[in-house]
Amino acid sequence: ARCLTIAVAQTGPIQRSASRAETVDRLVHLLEQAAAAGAEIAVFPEMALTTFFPRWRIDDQAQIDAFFEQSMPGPETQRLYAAATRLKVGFALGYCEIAGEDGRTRHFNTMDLVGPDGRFIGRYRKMHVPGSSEPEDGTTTHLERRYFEPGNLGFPVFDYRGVRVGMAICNDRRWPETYRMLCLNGAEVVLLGYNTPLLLDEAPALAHLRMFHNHLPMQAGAYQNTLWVAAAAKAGLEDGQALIGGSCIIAPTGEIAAQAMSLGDEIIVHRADLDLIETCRKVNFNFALYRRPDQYRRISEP
Ligand code: CDT
Repeated sequence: ARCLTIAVAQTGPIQRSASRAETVDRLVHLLEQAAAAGAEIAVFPEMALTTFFPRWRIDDQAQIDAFFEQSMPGPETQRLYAAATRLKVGFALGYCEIAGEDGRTRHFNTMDLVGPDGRFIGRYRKMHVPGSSEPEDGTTTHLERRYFEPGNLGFPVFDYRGVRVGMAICNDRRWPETYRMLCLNGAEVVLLGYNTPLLLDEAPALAHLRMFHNHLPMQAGAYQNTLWVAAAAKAGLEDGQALIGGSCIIAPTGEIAAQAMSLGDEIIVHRADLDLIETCRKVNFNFALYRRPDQYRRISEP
């Protein structure tokens, strides 16, 4: 069978007080564990180098920009790329990107795919940026729209050792369009990272469904698009805010093949059978034969 052994590298909290050097040490250690477990690729969380700072309103641009990477790799992240080369294990890494584009400075919530030779393969910028740009009364602050522009790179799919790999970031996983676009672009594997607060002030009665609503769309997305989905949480109590764990690897059947058990730094690994994609397409999802794109036009209208 055609296979890709995937590691999900969940991290525990990354406190604001942690230095980049400490954090990169943790990521290198996780990549070493992934390699020791036979993984060929690893996925790290969204914003894997910093605390999830959109929980705060920050006005000082220098303080904000301290959470962002000016270049990738940079002086502090270079060691992770060197580890990939040494271990021959590539990775997808979520981080905050500053880009000079269109003659101005732009901020994106980004994930880069890096090869087993430590070289950049491709980039994804989060499309579905949730929350608001100003605090809303009475709800848990989630100010991602204050700090990030929505992505502008589409839903690209890249070749990783002959496997077609796409990426998605946190809130993207709740939207069916994310998986369908990646599927139509030829993805076989979707690597995803997230930071999801446990408490839900907007609708406290739904709070007990937090983990269900984490897995439900990813399992449906995997099944309905015949994809492998590998999702890494940043989990645990981060700067006073509880983030859910539940990192997982999901098969094209919709089954959870592996799931993290802790809220800390943890590796889960699964040898993903890529031939299962074809089996699932035979059972129901022959997209070329059965899809009715001419009937779906409303989906791409505002
Ligand atoms: N990071 C991220 O996108 N988190 C969101 C929280 C939404 S609360 C407005 C999520 O979908 O998990």
